[in-house]
Amino acid sequence: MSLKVLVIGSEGQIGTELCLELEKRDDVVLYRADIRILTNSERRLYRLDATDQRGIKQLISDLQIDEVYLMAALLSAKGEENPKLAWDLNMNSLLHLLDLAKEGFYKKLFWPSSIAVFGPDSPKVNTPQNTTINPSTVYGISKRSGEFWCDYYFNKYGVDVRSIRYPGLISHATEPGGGTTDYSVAIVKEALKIGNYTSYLKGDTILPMLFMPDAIKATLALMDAPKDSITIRTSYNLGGFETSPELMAHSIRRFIPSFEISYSIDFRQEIADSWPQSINDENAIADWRFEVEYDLDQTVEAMIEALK
Ligand code: AKB
Repeated sequence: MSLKVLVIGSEGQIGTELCLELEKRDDVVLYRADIRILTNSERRLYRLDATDQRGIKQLISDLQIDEVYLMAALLSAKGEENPKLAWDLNMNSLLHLLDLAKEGFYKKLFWPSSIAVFGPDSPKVNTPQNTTINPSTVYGISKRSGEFWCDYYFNKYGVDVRSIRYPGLISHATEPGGGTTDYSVAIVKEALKIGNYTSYLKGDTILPMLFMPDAIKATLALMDAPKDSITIRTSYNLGGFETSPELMAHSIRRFIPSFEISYSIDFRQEIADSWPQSINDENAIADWRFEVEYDLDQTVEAMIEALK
């Protein structure tokens, strides 16, 4: 029997590559929804605003959807520029989808959280799943609140909602959408295009990152895992590798020896300084066998290969 899967935010940085993987599955009928596309029901494409509650309910019920991936979000940097919109988009879309699952409109939900839930009081290195968590950005506040709502709907109503705290994600298919970690994509693109990059984060700012194929593999492993192996219903910590603008520049120079990096620090430095440098993801490893394939050098090599 085939599984009807709806990806909301299908044209975004994660949505694009998630759809490519879901499309490969014989048992999946994939429906894409995004504010950036036009409806073409023959191609199973739907124009949808993630804050349009009536539109979402209609689509899920008309298409008889089984699983939803809610990937639409306003990220950390854009969120600081527009806090109310970040809260509205990130929170209300989740609450609405949790309600629809509770009411039986579909069966399973994936919702992305982020390392942005951690704040300046959290341990910086090997940050544990459960620790002091006081986020300092509106994006982090919305993700932490959302995690509690997921846990609440699971415990109270049995809603099968699953979530990952993504680190910075590096990818080439689609631009990232206004995050603090976006430099890690831009630095490779600019290196190839003009041979230099001006970083808005200091050279030694270490953050956890993951190459997109690993992030998608993790997402699908979590969604495929048997229900009783999921021990965390807030959101799973996920690491990857640690990097910084300097370390990325070093890795890029293996291919472009003349690459130069300069610095013009902006408000994103304060956000980055409040986040962990590395993540303890032992629960993801134990519960659904998360495994990282790409380290920094392999990621940079794959990015350069794909972009050139
Ligand atoms: C951001 O930088 O805002 C995102 C994230 C870490 O969730 N990439």
